[in-house]
Amino acid sequence: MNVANPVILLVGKTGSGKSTLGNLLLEEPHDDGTFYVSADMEFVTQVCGTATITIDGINYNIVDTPGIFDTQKVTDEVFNEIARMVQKCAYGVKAILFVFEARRFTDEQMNVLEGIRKFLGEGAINYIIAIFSHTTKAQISDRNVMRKAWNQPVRSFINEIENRWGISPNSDYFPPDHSIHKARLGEIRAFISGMRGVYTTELLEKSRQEQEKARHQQEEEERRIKQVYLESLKNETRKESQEAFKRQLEEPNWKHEVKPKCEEDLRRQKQKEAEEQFNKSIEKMRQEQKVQQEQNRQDRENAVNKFKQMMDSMQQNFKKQQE
Ligand SMILES: Nc1nc2c(ncn2[C@@H]2O[C@H](COP(=O)(O)OP(=O)(O)OP(=O)(O)O)[C@@H](O)[C@H]2O)c(=O)[nH]1
Ligand SMILES: [Mg+2]
Repeated sequence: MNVANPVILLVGKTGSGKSTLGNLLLEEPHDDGTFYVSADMEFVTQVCGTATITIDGINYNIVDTPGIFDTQKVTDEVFNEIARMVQKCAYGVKAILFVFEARRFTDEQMNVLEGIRKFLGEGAINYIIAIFSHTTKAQISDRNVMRKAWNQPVRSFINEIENRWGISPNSDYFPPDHSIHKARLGEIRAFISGMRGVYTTELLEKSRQEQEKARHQQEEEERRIKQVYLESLKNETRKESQEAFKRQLEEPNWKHEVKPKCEEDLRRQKQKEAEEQFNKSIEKMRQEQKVQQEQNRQDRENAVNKFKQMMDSMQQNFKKQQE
């Protein structure tokens, strides 16, 4: 790899067809060229492949990047790898071929785009050429058929990159010597050659510095939050130990003054309750006695009355007999 050559980057989701397109541009068999093509996701490598390609008499380093997954960790690793590769080539990036499956424009693809923007900087968008892969035969034959298949997000994305788009030809539909195959690759090459200037490593460096700054700020913020948390934890612990200490200080007071007083109060309370109970039962007995006495008095009175009545009636009978 000659570091004086500008770079053509192949980026996109895993399995989108970056290596296949790279091989086709190198005019090598699509599945048996410089760049490794595999249908098996398990053998995906995490390093960039490079080759020299000549377009319109100018040499470029074409860099095949590992697939960009949707998980943050892998994405960062991949982007770091891309950055290392790009930085080696002092001249800068001529074009970024963003390969994506024509069938759908998914959130993952949006993430790849977002990643390119974030990592290579907002300016990188000016160097993107969208390449549709996994297309139908009709779409390869006619760009208009391809264009009609776009949904709204694709349309606005293509608009954003100022209509730089191409189609990766499929050798199964049109072999490399077919005019349609050549036409599709020719368009991609023309877009690359026609690109104004290069995306320089200074721009990349600036973007990297911005990234670094943002990361630094985030770390700083996290550190500050941690500090506040630790401080509050310390305060909490201090407060707790102060309270425990205070309790300890009060302990003798509790043993020698409060506890005996409480016990005495309790004893008095119990005694009072017992007395009250006793008084209540005495009162009850008195009441019962009174009721009983009253009853006896009435019984007695009744008996006397009855006796009187009896005597009266005996006297009257006696009187009647004498008369
Ligand atoms: N039908 C069709 N298949 C394709 C096309 N491009 C690639 N493939 C197939 O898709 C599979 C993956 O292609 P690759 O070129 O290895 O994809 P890649 O983007 O380099 O994948 P990673 O390196 O794993 O990120 C292979 O089986 C290819 O033959 C295309 O345009 N049409
Ligand atoms: Mg590949």
